[in-house]
Amino acid sequence: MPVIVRRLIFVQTRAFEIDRVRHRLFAVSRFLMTRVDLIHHLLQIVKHATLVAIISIPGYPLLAMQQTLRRLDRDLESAAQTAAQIECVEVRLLRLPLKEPFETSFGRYDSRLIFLVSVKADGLRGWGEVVASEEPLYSYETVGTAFHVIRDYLAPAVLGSPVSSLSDLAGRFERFKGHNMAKAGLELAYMDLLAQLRGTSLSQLIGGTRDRIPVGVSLGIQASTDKLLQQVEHYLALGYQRIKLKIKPGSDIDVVARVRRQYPDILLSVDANSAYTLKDADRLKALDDFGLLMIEQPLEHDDLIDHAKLQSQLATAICLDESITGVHRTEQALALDSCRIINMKIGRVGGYTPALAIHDLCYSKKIPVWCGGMLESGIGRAHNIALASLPGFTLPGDVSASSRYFARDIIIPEVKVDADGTVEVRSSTGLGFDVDLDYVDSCTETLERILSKT
Ligand code: OSB
Ligand code: MG
Repeated sequence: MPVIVRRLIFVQTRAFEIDRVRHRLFAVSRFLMTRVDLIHHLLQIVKHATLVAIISIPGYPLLAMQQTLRRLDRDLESAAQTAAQIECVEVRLLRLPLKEPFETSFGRYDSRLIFLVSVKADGLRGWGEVVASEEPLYSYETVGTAFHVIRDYLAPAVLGSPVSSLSDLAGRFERFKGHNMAKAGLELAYMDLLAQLRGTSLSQLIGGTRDRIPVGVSLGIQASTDKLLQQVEHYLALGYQRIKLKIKPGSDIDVVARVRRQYPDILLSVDANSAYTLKDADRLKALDDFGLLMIEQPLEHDDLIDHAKLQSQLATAICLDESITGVHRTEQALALDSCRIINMKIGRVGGYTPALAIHDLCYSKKIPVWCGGMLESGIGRAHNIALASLPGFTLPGDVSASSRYFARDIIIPEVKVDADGTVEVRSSTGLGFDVDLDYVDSCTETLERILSKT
């Protein structure tokens, strides 16, 4: 083999190894960062080991011993400080008008009832968002069910005693079945708080590796294909890297054909939101002609088996959205070959804990992941941006600019998409954005504070 080729292979292998080592290190550091309780235990062990060592060294200077112990105590104290005694969980609802209605196969959003959760501890406040809709059309959860579950079960579970880590929080929620969006809303708020307590950005806290993320746009079903083509043109001109079209039976093949004819080279995908059944396999197979990046959730919202049957007949990759409700479901979907791409929504899977596990699983299996959207306000969007900074998010996400949805967002600055179709990952503490509390207050329709009973 020529020397140059050998060198090339060597360099590529090394690059690959370095990449894997880097990922391992990120995984370990993320584990430690989210396991503050573990750091605490480790420091305790170090303290005792040091004591034993010092005592067993004859003639060890007393002053040095005192200094060592004091330093260890300081470290222990600072580790303990990130245990958060949550004093109050606040839930609030506010309605933000959408700039234009958003239509999917299951229904239409004219405005968005935004559900914010915040937690307060040590004079700090962390923010999260529950992405459930008003009606159970995308999934069974609604604003109403999430309100009930947070108020009556999840908030009391975090208010009782200091939360020492993300895994501590996840453990407290584990016995409650389902209600992922409710769990995620509160967990997101805790993670913003934890990042602030630790003085890091959310992206840093979870081991994010990107400082910009590639983004696309999801376009609702339009009154006419001409109108849709205008929108495609508009968003491509703004730099968006991928166009996703919402489809349903009767508004699919012809629409996709026209968009593809007009734009032969763009990254194009479709999302059916469960509008088809296996009986429509031929119709869906016809979409193979258009070089789509993926077909998102064509079949039942909770199905894996029919999707596997369909995937075996399709050249185009299936991407699952609704069906991916947790780590176990993801393992099953991949084992069955129900999909080849994963849409990650932190609300749908139940928070950072499962989202990180799903990410790691897909990254190790080289399954592309991208960040989905639920027409979030800036707070949910800020969490999505942090999540999408992980290395396995290799496809453009549905993380569009604030101005794509709302005349005015509730965070400062608003989310902007650069001309290259990327969004900046914020490096300042916590969310990386300020919450425009005056504006939030002025829009709030319902507010409830849940306090500790003790
Ligand atoms: O299926 O991805 C979906 C919005 C609401 C509910 C479900 C979906 C969507 C979107 C919009 O596609 C994504 C976004 O821009 O937030
Ligand atoms: Mg979808």
